[in-house]
Amino acid sequence: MAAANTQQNLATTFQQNYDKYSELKAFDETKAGVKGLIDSGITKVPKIFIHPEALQNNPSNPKNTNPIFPLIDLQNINNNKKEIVKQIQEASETWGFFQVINHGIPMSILDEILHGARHFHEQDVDIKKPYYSRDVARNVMYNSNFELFSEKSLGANWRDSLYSVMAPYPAKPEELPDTCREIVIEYSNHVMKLGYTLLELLSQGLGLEPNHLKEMGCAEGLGILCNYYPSCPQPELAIGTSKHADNDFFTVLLQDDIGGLQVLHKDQWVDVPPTHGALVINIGDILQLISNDKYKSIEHRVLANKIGPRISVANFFTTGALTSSRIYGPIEELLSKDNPPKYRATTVKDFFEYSSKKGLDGKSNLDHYKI
Ligand SMILES: O=C(O)CCC(=O)C(=O)O
Repeated sequence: MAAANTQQNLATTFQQNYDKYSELKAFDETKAGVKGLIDSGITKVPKIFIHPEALQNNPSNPKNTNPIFPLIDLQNINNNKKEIVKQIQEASETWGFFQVINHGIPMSILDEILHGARHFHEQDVDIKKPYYSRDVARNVMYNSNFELFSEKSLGANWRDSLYSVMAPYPAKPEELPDTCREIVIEYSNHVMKLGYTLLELLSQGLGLEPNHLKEMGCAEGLGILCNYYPSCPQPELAIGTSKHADNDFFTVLLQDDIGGLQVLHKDQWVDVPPTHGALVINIGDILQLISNDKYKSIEHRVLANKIGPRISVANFFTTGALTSSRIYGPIEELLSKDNPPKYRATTVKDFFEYSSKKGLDGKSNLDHYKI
């Protein structure tokens, strides 16, 4: 009954454009994702995937052909801490993004998680169907487009995803698909360890004690998102992941060697070069908020591509329980008469609720919290 009402509401929402709603619904009901479209042999992108961002697509970075995307070597971190902190601080202030190498996660583990993610998505659809959901109360879910039915969505993204909660109350092993169960757990344990190292460096980059951000609970929660971007017959019409900034503290992303991830840097889309063995780190909205704009949460996107599938694995660091009433505002130690708070304080729960209600409309979540 509740579901019927929701569908009625959605139908009303789309009444001006009922075909769009019907097409979204028909696509969703296959539970086969974009991969299912490709398997069915389509040669044209269905209308629901035509995205204004792709249509306005400027060639990546036409003016500044070779900005150097920050690459930070974490080797000898203990002997070289001052220099590494400086590099992380500069990259977080100017790009909001950087890649790290020699981060301590073995190459074999990186290869295995990419393989595990691909394996999940390439299974028979009947095996994937039981995981198909958008119910945020679930620990594990697979779907195509979390925001598929959002009113503000400008078009569906050309990708399928498998999401799992890994901390502080991780999905039970038996809840995870067996094709990638062990590697999802093992990889997330490695990422959690790396996350605490990065938090120390990020804290020091703000001029705070190494444990400051850790003690604020900025790495207590972890989610993992295994993305699958099938090859796209008309990449000029569709977008892999539309422009957005992450609504977490920070993200650790592994991409395969296909490419397509771009970062908005000085009003230009800049490619994040796939670098075997490297991890991409980016600052999320809540870290920008608590650092009072010192660190930047930067918009990024993924282009659709004729070549595929492209696989990426994103780990999002959030606070402990998402229901926590812990308040996050600009860190007092960073404030002064010349640097008053730029944001009002909020809970992570409130921030998430606001950002998911707002949807991927191309606007910043942070504007809502600006003083
Ligand atoms: O696939 C990628 O490279 C980036 C994905 C992303 O930005 C996201 O899932 O939020």
